[in-house]
Amino acid sequence: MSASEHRSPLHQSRSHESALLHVTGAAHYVDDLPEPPGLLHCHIVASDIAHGRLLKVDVERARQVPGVHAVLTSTDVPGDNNIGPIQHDEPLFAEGTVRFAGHAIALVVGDSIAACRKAADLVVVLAEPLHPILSIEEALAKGSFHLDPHVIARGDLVGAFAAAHLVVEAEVASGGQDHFYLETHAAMAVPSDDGALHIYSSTQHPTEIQKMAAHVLGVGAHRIVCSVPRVGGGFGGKESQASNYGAFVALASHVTGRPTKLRLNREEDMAWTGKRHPFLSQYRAAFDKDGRILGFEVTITSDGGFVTDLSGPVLDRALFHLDNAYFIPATKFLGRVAHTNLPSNTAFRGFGGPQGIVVVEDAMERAAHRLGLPPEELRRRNYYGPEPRNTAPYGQLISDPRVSAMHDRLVDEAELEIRRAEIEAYNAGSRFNKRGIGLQPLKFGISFTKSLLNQAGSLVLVYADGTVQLNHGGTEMGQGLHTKMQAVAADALGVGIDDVRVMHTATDKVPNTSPTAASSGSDLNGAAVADACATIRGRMEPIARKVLGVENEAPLTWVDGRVVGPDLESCTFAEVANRCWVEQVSLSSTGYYRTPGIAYDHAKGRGTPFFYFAYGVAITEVEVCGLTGEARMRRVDILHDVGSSLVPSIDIGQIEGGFIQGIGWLTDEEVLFWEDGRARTVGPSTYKVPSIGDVPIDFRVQMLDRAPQPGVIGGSKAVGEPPFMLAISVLSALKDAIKAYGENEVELAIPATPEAILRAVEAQRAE
Ligand code: MTE
Ligand code: LUZ
Ligand code: MOS
Repeated sequence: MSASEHRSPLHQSRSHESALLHVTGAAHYVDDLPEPPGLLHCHIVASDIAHGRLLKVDVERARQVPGVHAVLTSTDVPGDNNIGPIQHDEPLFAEGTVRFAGHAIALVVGDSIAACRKAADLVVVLAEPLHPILSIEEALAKGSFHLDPHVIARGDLVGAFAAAHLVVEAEVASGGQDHFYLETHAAMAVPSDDGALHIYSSTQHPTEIQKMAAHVLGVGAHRIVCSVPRVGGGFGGKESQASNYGAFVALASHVTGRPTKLRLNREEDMAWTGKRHPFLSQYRAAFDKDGRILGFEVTITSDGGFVTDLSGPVLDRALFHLDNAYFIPATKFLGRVAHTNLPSNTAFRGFGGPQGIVVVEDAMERAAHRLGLPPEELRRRNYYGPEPRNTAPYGQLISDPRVSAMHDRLVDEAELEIRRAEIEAYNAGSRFNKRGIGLQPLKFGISFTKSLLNQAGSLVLVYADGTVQLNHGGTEMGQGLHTKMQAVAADALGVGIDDVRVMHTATDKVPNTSPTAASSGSDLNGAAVADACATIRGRMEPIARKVLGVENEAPLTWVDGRVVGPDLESCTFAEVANRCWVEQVSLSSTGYYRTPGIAYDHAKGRGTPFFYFAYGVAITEVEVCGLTGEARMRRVDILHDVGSSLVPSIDIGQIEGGFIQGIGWLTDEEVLFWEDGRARTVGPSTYKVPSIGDVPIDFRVQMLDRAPQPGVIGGSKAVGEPPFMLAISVLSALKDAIKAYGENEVELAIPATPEAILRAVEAQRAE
């Protein structure tokens, strides 16, 4: 046989490793796991006021309800009643004050959910209401903030504004977004005979669950194992915020000695968990007469909610993306986090990036209107390019500015010019419906902005029959990470894809893991998996030579379950593995990776926070109905840079899915609260997420070819978050269409719901 008959599974399209289990419903999520005997259920009693002083919490009558085993409050926490991921400012149970409507006050543990609910009604909570801060505006007025401001500044801003031909000033508000993962938060704890706990959690961050459970119980991390079968969608919502539920079941099992489970229903999940951060930003932008941006002064404020959570790094990423793909010589970016009495906002796909990018795009749109240039032309004039237009405001070198070339290619392929003319003709003949087209470029920094998190581990076990169990630190939440890791291991060991089984993520297999977040799951874990496989293959090489009877120097090819020598002599991987066992050679190894060369100095606002950038361009055409404000995406063209895709079919899905989720944020989804701070959008009947009818009629997605990324596993690039921001092209297209109703500069709110579009259309007709 020849080696060329066999192919590595890397860079080949295939379906998700769990596709069959997903579509048949056989896949186990936490709540589907077989229930251990004696399992008790948990139910949270939460504050229904947004801010108040707790005067009395009386759980005595609740404890008497038949079937109830425990009713727990902050006084039952043996360790520290605190689960803040970075700032340690988040009480698990409210203590002294309640700080948002949904703040947990007590946890009922019982035989059934029904018994728990009955008991929950008997928990007496007396609180003296305090004034709640419920908006960024009010927090600004009262000086209510989390953390210190973060400033990134460079260049001569005063000079830039003095030299400006045009100065644009505006305010941009962007809204929250519920993660709306199909699986709500869930956790189950199972005690072992020595009282140690195994926690099954729907989390993106098993190590955090382990750490927080240990912290709340006051025990060592070695007393807790957290494992994750799979996550039914996370989108950032389970990066830090699964900790509460892991800690609750840990406490419940610790106190009762029984297995316990907690699963939020949709209403609880939507009311209590944090969302994408709404942002309120003010800016001043200086342009020259050709539309080149000279200076950009921006103040951004996010709504952090009642505790800090990940608001610091989210703010940082927003600041790091206020330039998007544009070279801006002089900048002053200042960011703050408002402290309000709302659920604590958290990671969400893009992690502040989208909120930063919409600000600079607003400036681009307004400048184009005022200078009478097509917005895509103005954008093109501002892209990063060769020196000296190749450094970001925080000092990082943009070594591969690809957006210009991608822009030109997509403008050509999507026939932007021809379609502009067609749209003009259509609009001239259509009174009520108008069409518009818009282009959105993207540069997105890849790496955790908290640099130390850029590390990963793996544990690879080869059995004597040649099959492989693969453990890595990442969690599978639908994004296809396990499918990619399976391909990486199969390629690195030279075995068939079906001989690699990816195990559930677990803290007793790979310790001290980072969250599966920042789109870095495959970069970091992929390199750690390849490292372990290389170690094992290195040990197997001499044995393979013995089996094949070839020279020490002779090159061997390991592919698809066979090892092939220089004269095409071959044997199976299984034969070599078995021989290793016989000859007492170890067939398992850990692997490790850390991203080299990144660092950021927060105080100076300078550094190289990103290992590289992902790029993309999208062109979207819409049609707006001027009578209802409804809009339809007629066609979307996307050219996105994923380097050399590890599994192309998976990446196409990520690009499409990310884009549609971005459309949801920008046009459909509106997180609302009542005037007293209680959540108002708590289910699909009050909160509109995109559905199949919102998918563009003509949706053309392609990946940049021949673009391998040096230093990243398989030459690939991270893909999970970046395409989300290409959806901003819909704002540009909507503004283009709305402009056709009149002459005015378009004022369009985010989200651009039908109501907002109608308001913008009517403002055009006004003068
Ligand atoms: N895709 C699916 N299907 N489900 C998800 O929860 N999360 C997104 C993205 N794509 C998500 C998803 C987010 S927020 C991130 S950071 C990345 O996947 C995380 O996975 P990765 O690092 O393996 O790409
Ligand atoms: N930085 C980042 C982070 O860029 N993305 C993340 O998800 C993240 N999470 C925690 C800390 N920093
Ligand atoms: Mo994604 S927001 O980094 O989990």
